Amino acid sequence: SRLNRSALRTPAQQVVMATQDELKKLAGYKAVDDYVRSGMVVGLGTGSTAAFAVERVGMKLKSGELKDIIAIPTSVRTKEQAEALGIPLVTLGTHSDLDVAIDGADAVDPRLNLIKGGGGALLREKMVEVCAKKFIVIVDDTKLCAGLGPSFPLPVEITPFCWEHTLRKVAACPAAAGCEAKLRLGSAATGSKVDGTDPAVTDNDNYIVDLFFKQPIADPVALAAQLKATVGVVDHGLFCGMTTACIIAGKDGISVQT
Ligand code: ABF
Repeated sequence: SRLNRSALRTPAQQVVMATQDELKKLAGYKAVDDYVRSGMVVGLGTGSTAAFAVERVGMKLKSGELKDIIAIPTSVRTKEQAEALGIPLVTLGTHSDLDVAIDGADAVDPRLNLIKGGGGALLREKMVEVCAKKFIVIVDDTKLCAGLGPSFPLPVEITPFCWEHTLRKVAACPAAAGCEAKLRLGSAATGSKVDGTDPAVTDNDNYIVDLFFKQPIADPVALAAQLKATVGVVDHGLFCGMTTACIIAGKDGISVQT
C-alpha cells in the first residue's frame, strides 16, 4: 500500500514508537561511553540499536573525545554507515584481537544467552564478536525473555547448495524438537519481516533458515553444538556464553546485567 504506516497509528502508539527508538539510542550511547576508549579496536554490530552505537563512535571521533579508534564492521550496512561517519575501518584479516564489540540482539535470556541474526548478519557478527575481549549487548527491554525461542525465530545460515536437504537436517536436530523450519524469503537477508518469493541472500551469499519454536529451547548450548555439527550449516544465531555485559534500556531507565 502507498499509505504511510505511521499515519495508521494513534498518537499514543506514535509516542510508544518514538520511545522505543529513544531507548535503543540510550543503550547504544551508554555502551560507547562506558566501554570504548581511545586507541581501541572496536567491533561494530548491525541493526537499529547497534546503529546508535556506531553513530556515537563517529560523533566522539569527530569531537576529539575519542582518538585512534579502529573499527571492524559486522555487515555491509554497518561498513557503509561507519564509512559515512569517517570511522577508520579494518578487517579481521589484519586484526584478530578486539578490545570490545558492541551489538544488539533479538532475544536475551536470563543467562545472557542470545538469539541474533534477525537482520541476517549473524555469521560476521559471531566471527567478530567472538574475538573481542568484551562483548557488550545493547537492547531495549522488549528483547528480554525467560527462555529463547518463542519470542523470536532462531536464524541458521546455510549454504544454498541443496538447501532443502540442509533445512531438513537442521529441523531434525534433537535439541530443536518441535520447531518449524522455514527458508527466509526476501530481496535481501536484511530482515525476517521482508516478504518476497526468492530466498533471502546474506552478505556471504548464503541462505537463512528460521526455526520457529512454540516452547523455549530447553538446552541452547546443546542445540548450538548440534547445529554447528550439521554439514551445510555455516553458523547459527545462538550466541551462548559470549556476553560480557548487557545494557538494557526500559521505560524506568537503564540497567546493566553481567
Ligand atoms: C543485530 O541486529 C542482529 O544480530 C539482530 O538480529 C539485530 C537486532 O536488531 P535491532 O537492534 O534493530 O532490533 O544485532
